[in-house]
Amino acid sequence: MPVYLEGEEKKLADSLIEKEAFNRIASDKIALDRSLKDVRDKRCLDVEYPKVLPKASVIIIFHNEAWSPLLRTAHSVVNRSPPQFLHEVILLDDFSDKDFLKTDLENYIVKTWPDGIVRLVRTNERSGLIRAKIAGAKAAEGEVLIFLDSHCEANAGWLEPLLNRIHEDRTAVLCPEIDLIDKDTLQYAGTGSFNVGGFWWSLHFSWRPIPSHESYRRKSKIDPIRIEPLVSRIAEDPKTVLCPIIDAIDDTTLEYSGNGGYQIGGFSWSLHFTWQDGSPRPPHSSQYILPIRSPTMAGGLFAVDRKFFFEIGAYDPGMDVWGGENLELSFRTWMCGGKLEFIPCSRVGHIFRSSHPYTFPGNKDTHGINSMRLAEVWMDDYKRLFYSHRKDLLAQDYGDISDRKSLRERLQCKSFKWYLDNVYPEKFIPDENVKAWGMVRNPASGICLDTLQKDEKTIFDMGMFHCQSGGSASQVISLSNKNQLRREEACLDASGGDGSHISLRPCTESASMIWVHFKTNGTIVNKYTGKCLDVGKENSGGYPVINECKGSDSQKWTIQYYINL
Ligand code: UD2
Ligand code: MN
Repeated sequence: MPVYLEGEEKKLADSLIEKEAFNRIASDKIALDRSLKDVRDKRCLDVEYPKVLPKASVIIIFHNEAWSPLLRTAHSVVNRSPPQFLHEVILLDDFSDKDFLKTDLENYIVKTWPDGIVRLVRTNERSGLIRAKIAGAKAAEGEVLIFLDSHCEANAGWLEPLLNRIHEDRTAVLCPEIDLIDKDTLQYAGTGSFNVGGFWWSLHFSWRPIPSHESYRRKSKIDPIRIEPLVSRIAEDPKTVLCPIIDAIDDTTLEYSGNGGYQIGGFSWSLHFTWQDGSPRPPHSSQYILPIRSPTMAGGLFAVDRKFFFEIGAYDPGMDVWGGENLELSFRTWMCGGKLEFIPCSRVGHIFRSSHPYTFPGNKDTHGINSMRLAEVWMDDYKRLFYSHRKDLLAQDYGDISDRKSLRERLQCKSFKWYLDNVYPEKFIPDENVKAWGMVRNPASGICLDTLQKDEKTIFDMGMFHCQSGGSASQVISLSNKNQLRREEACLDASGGDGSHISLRPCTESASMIWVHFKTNGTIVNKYTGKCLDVGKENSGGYPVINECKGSDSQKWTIQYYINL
């Protein structure tokens, strides 16, 4: 439940929030072993797992973590993991300097877990989270490694589905569904995202909806058959009475429609039979509980076979402090013979904090430099798309990557193009399979369309700025094969009257997002409104508009590179 503070306590909490990046006072008021609502889909409760599964080492890495979230993470793991499947919990201290994380923590662990199930391992210098995870993996002895951030709560039944899937397939790298723990109230909201991971070409992680090809795959015949044939089911359990799924045969056309309801039977109190939806359903009948393949992972919470983790190269030890290792592991897993899946019945909460409550030694942009290392090793030619966003990095020294390159060689990993084609086919590539791309320029004024650096996760009006001859990522726009003028995720959308702005919003099939570019006269005509893209008045505040097409210079555009137009 949420914690709401008042009076002095609230003042104290507010004064700490900037430093801690979450509400530590609220967290301190909650039991370290609080109970959580079981937020799993009911169908997860019916799944039966084998009695023998590989054992897990759970590795919780931390640097100067606050007391209550750290220990609540450890308690949640010990309390919600069947002891026969938990080899150990390793608290991996990445050289914290807070006093209470020294003898107080040691004493607490010995007193609380005298059986030694929880143990403390410390690095002897500040390693950053990537090298800290490697150190944790090296110290671990269980067959499966499960990494967690130090402000998580494992929920009911979280462990078995992870171990079971790795038992089935040792090359699967698995993420639980991450539930939100509110950073202000500490409420465990249980709103698992049920999204998959993607990335921006700037190499930031993104969440995205499960793509249709994956939804289709999970329903298709190549998945394990979850609805067992009748005979074998009765052989398994002679006391079951089984019904097939009843398909409709149309009474006039005799068409066999095949749209079985996949519903279960109920009854009304008037004692009529009724069809009803879903839960609870018999074991394994649900697509819901099947693993969801994902192109990438957020990074913090995942399970992997220990030997497989080292076989595919653990992590890049040349990466510092924070950032980039999650995409590196994601690309590498897929490209080098593994797979990355989200497991819907495994639920773990995480406090998403507003900033990093720790220092970045050397004050470096570690995400940027770590991303360079991963782009150089894993992305082949596609690294151009990363650098188009990060020209500032080109002069930076990213260190020695020869070990990682020979790892890729040794494992005979597939190309990044293979990854894009097979794992992430819906990823938009701004300069491939498009009609044209680059700066969209109005020659008469020397002005180009420009996002003006707005956050592309929001909806905003398309801007304009003087064309940047050196190239600026905010001026790169593609004319897609579907005739959309677009960025990575967002499309130019026009639906208003003369003189109205053009918004950038998530691409759909809408006609208001379709633009026909006539190279001969330079016009770009919106399909829905029939109007032309226009620079508008010189002083229109830096925003292009749509106007009745009149052949004026303000409606003439060129696109920097024409590929297929
Ligand atoms: C996300 C991941 C995180 C990591 C990161 C990218 C989730 C929920 N979290 O960031 O695990 O993949 O993206 O690098 O997906 N820490 C150290 N040493 C350091 C710095 C941090 O041990 O020098 C610990 C820290 O105490 C925490 C963990 O590393 O337990 C992750 O740090 P974070 O929580 O600040 O990262 P987050 O969740 O923003
Ligand atoms: Mn975290």
